[in-house]
Amino acid sequence: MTLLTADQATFYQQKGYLTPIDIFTEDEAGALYDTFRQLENDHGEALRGYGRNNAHQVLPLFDQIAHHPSILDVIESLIGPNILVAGTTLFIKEPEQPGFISWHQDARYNGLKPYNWVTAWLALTEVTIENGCMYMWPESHLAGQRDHVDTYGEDNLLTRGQTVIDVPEDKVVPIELRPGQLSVHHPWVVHGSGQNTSKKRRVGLAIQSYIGTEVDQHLGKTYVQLARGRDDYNHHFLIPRASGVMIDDEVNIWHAANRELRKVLYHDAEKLGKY
Ligand SMILES: O=C(O)CCC(=O)C(=O)O
Repeated sequence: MTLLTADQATFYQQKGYLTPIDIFTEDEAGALYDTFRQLENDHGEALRGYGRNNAHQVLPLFDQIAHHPSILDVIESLIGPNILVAGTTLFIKEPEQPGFISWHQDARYNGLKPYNWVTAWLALTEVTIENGCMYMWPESHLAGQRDHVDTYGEDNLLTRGQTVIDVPEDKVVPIELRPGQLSVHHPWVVHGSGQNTSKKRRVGLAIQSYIGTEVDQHLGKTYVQLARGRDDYNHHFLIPRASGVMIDDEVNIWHAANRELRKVLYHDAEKLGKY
């Protein structure tokens, strides 16, 4: 077990995030990225739009990341031993493209309560300021939910372009990662990311989120997998792990899961976005 140290866990509780955490070596991360490129080549179309969500349900590559024991050790240090994978999102920024992610809190629209959950973000490529790394506003989680304005901006990679205004940009911290490194962040921490102004692609898998088994979904239905421990609550729709690449039955479940996810994320929204 490589649980977090007490200092690391305290940093997370106080600041609302923790980074960088070594999970894969650069060679291992390179191999993961090569597999990803192959999958993109074969199934790229399916991973676009809202297909960027929950690819771990149909692709063993992402299943193995989401259920990786070293990541789960980190998560166990933060939310305890009974852990569900409640979703993943592939965040890709192509070179010199305008896509960005506005300042937001993950807990604002995802319906998961209580807040014993955490988002983990694994870098599959190098992630730098130039290619659009995330930024965290330290301690912003301590004030709980903030107002968001739904902008539906064309280049905004969030569902509604939801945006927290008045973020003190002199206080935010860049989360640069080497391939194979992880960062984790709190449901209420305000974060976002800028455009990729570089010539290098930026690819990351966000596991959003790992939830304690007691956490319920208040806006709809969530499809989960048991990652560690036991689930005495059965709040969610339990699904099997991916047994192969794009297996028909699993693809059907994936589509159903993503339809339900959209209902949650766009609950009470004035219109639907791309994701
Ligand atoms: O990939 C990004 O830049 C942002 C991802 C994000 O907002 C998240 O993982 O919660």
